[in-house]
Amino acid sequence: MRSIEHVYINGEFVVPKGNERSELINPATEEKIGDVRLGNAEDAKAAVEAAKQAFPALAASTTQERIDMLRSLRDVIAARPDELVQAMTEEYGAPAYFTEFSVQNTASIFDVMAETVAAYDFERVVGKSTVRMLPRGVLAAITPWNSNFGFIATKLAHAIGSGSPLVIKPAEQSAFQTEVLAKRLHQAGLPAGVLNIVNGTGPVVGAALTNDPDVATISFTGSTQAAKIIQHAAIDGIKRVVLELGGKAPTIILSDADLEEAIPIALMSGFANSGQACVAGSRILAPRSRLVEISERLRIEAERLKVGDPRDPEVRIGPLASRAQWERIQTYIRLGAEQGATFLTGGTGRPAGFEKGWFARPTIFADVTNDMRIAREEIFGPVLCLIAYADEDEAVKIANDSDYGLQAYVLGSDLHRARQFSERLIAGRVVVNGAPHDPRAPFGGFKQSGIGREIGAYGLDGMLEPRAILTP
Ligand code: TXE
Repeated sequence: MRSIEHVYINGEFVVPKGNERSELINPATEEKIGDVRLGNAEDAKAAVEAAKQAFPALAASTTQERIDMLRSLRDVIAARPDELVQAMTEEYGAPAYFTEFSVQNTASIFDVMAETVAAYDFERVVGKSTVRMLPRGVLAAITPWNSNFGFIATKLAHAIGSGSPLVIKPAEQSAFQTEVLAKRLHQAGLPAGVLNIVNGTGPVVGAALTNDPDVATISFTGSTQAAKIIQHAAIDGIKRVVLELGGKAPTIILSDADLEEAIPIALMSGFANSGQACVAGSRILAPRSRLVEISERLRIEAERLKVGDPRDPEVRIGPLASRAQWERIQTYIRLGAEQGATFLTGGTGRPAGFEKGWFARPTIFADVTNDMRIAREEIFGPVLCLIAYADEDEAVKIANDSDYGLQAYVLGSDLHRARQFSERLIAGRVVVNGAPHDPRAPFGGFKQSGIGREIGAYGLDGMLEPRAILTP
């Protein structure tokens, strides 16, 4: 049992004014493993005030000083990855293969931002004017429980790169990871007030931040529902928002795909982090001419994926993060069957042999049409929909017929054809043939998947405001 008692404000770990507590449960065992003392609106205000005081000096920092800060943040993250991996596994059951990748990626986020800052044109000449890209002011960031520390690191990298002090409200379910990360980041020796972290709930600390007149920019990752509330607050305060929201990514298997290669990629895209990922490829689009073969291979390969203890490196699917997530997934599985989809594999309940833990059966629905709720709504669990298409035009139509537009996957043997097909998709990122994660590519979505982009120069643009000086 571990109790998290502090928030991080103005370079110090302090006891928050709020005194409500929230429980932390290990989803693989359903045992209580700790709790966290939550901050309140006063704590949010104190953090914004600290950030506001830190703003002038940070805004005046040189490119080299920002690069140095980013490099020291990278070093403290890369130093001992095991602690972060353990916290993430314990508190939300992410499989070890996924957490290890997340920690490596987290360290590289700071390197990539350092490179970006080095190459970024903070000062430009336009006509006879000099344009300087200036930080907008205090940045408030709100992050969700899935890949929590990766999101915190991404927001922090943008803050330092742009010269904007940061107040973070992480998901209250991720307090262990947040604490491990905060202690590490503290060791990097950033000036006081540049980074502040306040645990708390969305309606209390989150709302206090989004409504604070001293917050200039809000960077949010989470559900589309919460984003709508946040955007309303931003309208009143004329704040800029960067929103990274849900997805319903299509994985399009082209008719020339080599199924030996394509099927494992399709499954890992769909079941990444046990399906609890905004980029999960949750709709698999298959050519009708090869539907039988694809269905059979999907079933066989899916049934081979190891479900179980997230600490086991062989495990590909761990428990869902919480009882609420597990129940939500069960509701969608029942709904799919009620609406006429059939089970290629999986179903409701726990997998055979599991009596405890929020484990769901990896499920693939066949006979899905794109108008069913399971094909339209973000399920956020190991539940995939197989949808047949007649030709490429129909595949494009189905892929783009979604309220979301975050990520898409294309699988085909002819790379030129796969790239041409990709040009027709409405998605912030299209991943062809399982291309590895590129930490430099912009990330964000079309439609209800969000507003703006993160990562690299596109991410930095969203944190900056141009000032033009016109001379005669
Ligand atoms: O998300 P929320 P939840 C989706 C996914 C999941 C569902 C619910 O489908 O099943 O959302 O998850 C804070 N003002 N995604 O409830 O509520 C909240 O405290 C300010 C997809 O966890 O969006 C947390 O820190 N902040 C998504 C953060 O918002 C508020 C990742 C995210 O919580 C707030 C997460 C408010 N009024 C969930 N209300 C993805 N696409 O990656 C909540 N928050």
